[in-house]
Amino acid sequence: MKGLTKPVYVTKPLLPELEGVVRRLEDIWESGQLTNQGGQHDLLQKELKLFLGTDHLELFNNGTMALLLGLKALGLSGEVITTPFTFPATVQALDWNGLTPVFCDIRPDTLNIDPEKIEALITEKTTAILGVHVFGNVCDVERIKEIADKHKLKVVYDGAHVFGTKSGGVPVANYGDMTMFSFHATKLFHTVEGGALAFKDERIAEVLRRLRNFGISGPDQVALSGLNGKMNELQAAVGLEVLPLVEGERKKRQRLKELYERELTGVPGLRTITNLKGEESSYQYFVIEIDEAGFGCSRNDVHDELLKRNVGARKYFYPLCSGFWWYSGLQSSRPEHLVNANVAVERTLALPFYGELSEWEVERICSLLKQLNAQALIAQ
Ligand code: T4K
Repeated sequence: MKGLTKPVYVTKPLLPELEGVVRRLEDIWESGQLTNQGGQHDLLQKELKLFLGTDHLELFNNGTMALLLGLKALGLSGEVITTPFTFPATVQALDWNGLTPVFCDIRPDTLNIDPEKIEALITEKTTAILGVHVFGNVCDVERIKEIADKHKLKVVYDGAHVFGTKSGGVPVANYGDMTMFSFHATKLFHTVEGGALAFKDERIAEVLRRLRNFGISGPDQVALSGLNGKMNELQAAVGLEVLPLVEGERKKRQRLKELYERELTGVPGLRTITNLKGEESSYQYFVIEIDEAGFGCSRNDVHDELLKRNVGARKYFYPLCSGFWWYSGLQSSRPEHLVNANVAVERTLALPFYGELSEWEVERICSLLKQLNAQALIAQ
C-alpha cells in the first residue's frame, strides 16, 4: 500500500502574506505599545464582534484562559454539568475555578452533550451547564436553554471549534450566557495563540477586563484576584491579517469535506461525523468513526497504518476527560454512565483537513482507508 511521499498533518495554520504582518509590526514599533490593550487589540475586537455577530466580546491570550476567567466572572460554584468528550482544557478550566464537573453522556450522532441526560444529573449544587460544540457541530442549544431556564442555571459553551458557525442562520455566539472561542494556530481563525469570550450581559465586560489584568480596577486599586489573560499586540496583528482569509479557507474546506464524503460513502464500518442540517459550519475538523466490527480493524490500527504512510491523523479526544485520575472518585465519571462517550473515544479519528490539502491527497488518504478496510476484511 503506497503512502504519501510527504507527511501531511491533521491541520496546518492559515498563514497570511508576511508583508501585511510586517506593516502591522511597523505600526506597533512606531507606537511603542506592545501589549495591555493597544490599537491592534482594539481593532481586532471590533472586527470580531462584526464577524461573530455579537455585541459583547473580550479578547484573551488563549482559549483556556478565556474560559477559566469567564467561568469566574459568572460567579459559579458547586457543580457544573459537562461532557467528558472534549479537549482537557474544558474541564481544567472548571478545576481551576474549584468547580466539580458532573459528566453527562453524549449523543452518538453529534458527539455533543445529550440534553436528555442532563436533568437527571441536576442537584441543589448545580449552577451551570458547560456544553462543547465538538468538531464544529452545534449542541442542541434550544433544548439546553429550556432545561437551564427551568432550573435557573447558567449556560456556557466551549466554542473552540465553531468560529463563524451559524445554526438556523443565527451566529453561534448568540447562544447561552457565554461562548469561548479559541484562536490557537490549529484553529480556522487564529492569532497564533489567543481566545475570546462572547457574552450576553454587558455588565460582565468590566469584570472580565479586570480579571484578565490582575484584578486591577484603577490607579492604585486591585478589586479582585485576577490573572494575566491579555492578548498582546503581535497576536492581534496576526489575527487582523488572518481574518480576511477565513471565508476563502472555509470554502476550500467545504469542498474537501464533500470530496472526503463522496469517496468514503459506503465503506463498511466507517461513518463520517458531519454537521447537522441548517448549520453553516466552521469546518474545523473532518472526523470519521471506525467501528471495528464492520470495518475489520480498530481505529488505533487505522491510525497507526496511516501514520506509517505519512498521514498524520489524530485521535481527538483520547483519552476521555472523565478518565483522568483526579476524577476517579466522581460518581459521574463511571463508564456505565457514559456509554456513548466511551464508544466514541475508541472510534473517532480526525483526518488531515485544511485548505492547502490537495484533492489528490484527499483521494489518496481515502484510497488508503479503503485498502485497509479490504485487507482487514479478507484477513477475518
Ligand atoms: N476547548 C476545546 C474543545 C479545544 O479543542 C481546545 C484546544 C481548547 C478548549 C483550548 O483552547 P486553547 O487554549 O488552545 O486556545 C491542539 C491545540 O494545541 C489545541 O488548541 C486544540 N484545542 C487541540 C484540539 O489541538 P495538539 O496537541 O493536537 O496540537 P499539535 O501541536 O499536535 O498540532 C496538531 C498538528 O497541527 C500538528 O501535527 C502539525 C500542525 N501544526 C500545529 C501547530 C501548533 C502546524 O502545522 N503548525 C503549528 O504551529 O493540540
